Amino acid sequence: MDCIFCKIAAGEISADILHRDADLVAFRDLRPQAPVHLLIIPTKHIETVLDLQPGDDAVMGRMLRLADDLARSQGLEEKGFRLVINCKAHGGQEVYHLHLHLLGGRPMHWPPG
Ligand code: DGP
Repeated sequence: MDCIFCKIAAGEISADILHRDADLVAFRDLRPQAPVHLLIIPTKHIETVLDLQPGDDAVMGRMLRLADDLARSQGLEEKGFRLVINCKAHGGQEVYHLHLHLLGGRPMHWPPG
């Protein structure tokens, strides 16, 4: 399958990986939009949120728990952070392998405060 995130999950393409287990991989975004910009993906190829099945509930829950762990390890727990999942064209989805953006290290809203 010609999917860049499947290739990262399989170790065929390099990435700055912060976490890897049988179900999930987390790595730094190639084009960071914040001082901390991580992507958390399931190793299973799921194209979009619209393609989730009931059997994916556990892995989606684990994605949120991993986001929590990574946010803390990146020092984001005091000031907070943003979690985003883009879906299809109007959502701004570029890579069609489900991924959770973890953004932090600067105010994510405007005006900051
Ligand atoms: P989205 O627009 O939600 O589909 O976000 C896709 C993100 O993936 C985007 O912020 C850039 C990032 N990205 C695309 N290709 C690569 C890659 O090869 N490596 C890494 N680390 N990130 C990538």
